[in-house]
Amino acid sequence: MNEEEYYGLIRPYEDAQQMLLTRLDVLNHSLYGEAQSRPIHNIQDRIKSRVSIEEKLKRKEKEVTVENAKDYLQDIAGIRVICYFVDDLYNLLGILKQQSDLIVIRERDYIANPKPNGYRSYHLIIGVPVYCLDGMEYFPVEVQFRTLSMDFWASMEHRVSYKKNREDRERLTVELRNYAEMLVRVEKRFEMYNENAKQQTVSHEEGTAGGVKDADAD
Ligand code: 0O2
Repeated sequence: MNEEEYYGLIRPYEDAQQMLLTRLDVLNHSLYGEAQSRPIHNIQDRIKSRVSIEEKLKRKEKEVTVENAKDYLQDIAGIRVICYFVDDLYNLLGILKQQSDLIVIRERDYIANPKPNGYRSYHLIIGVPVYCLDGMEYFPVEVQFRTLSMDFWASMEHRVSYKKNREDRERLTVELRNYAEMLVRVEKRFEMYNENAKQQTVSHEEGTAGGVKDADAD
C-alpha cells in the first residue's frame, strides 16, 4: 500500500472518528448536568498507522490492499474513553448506542467477563455514517471504554507483557492477574466513597436550604 493509497483509505475513518468524538464530548457535558460529576476523565484517539495496518493484514494472512483493509480491519479508527466509574461507563455507552443513526457492529464486554489474564474493558465497534458526494457509507470506529484503574492495568500490561514472549511469562501472568483483582477491590472502595459523597452533598444541601429558610424567617 503506497502513501497515497493509505491517506485515501484513512480519510473517511478520520471523519467518522471526529464525529464520534464530538458526540462523546456532548454526552460528557450533558449527561449529569453538573460540571463536577462529568463521567469522562479523558479521551484518546488514534488512526492506525500504515505499518500497523500492513502488519495486521499479514497476521490475518490477507494480501495488503486497500480493499482488504476495509473488509477485514475494524480498528483503523480507534477511540479510548476513560471514565471514573463503571456505572458512568455503562450509562455513557448505553446512551451512545441508542443514537439512531449509529449502528453497533460488534460489542464485547470484558468488564462483565474479564479476559483470563485480568484484562477489563468494554469494546464497541460502532458504524458511523459518513456522507460524501456519491452517497453514504458506514465506517467502523472501535471504541474502548475503560475506567481509570482498568486503563492503568491495561497500559502497564501492554507495556510489559501483551504480545511479548517473555521467559517469566507464567509467573508474570499470575502476578498481573492478582493486580487486576486488587484494582477491582480498590475501584469498588472508590465507588463506595463516591456514593457517600453524593449522599452527603444531598443532605448538606437540604441542611443549607433549611438554614436559608430560617434566616429568611428572622
Ligand atoms: P494493540 O497493540 O493495542 O493495537 P482484533 O482487533 O479483531 O484483531 P480481537 O482479539 O478480536 O482482535 O479484539 P479484542 O479482544 O476486542 O482486542 C482488541 C484490542 O483490545 C487490542 O488491540 C488491545 O488494544 C486491547 N486488548 C485486548 N486484549 C488485551 C489484553 O489482554 N491486554 C491489553 N493490554 N490490551 C488488550 P490489538 O490490535 O490486539 O493490540
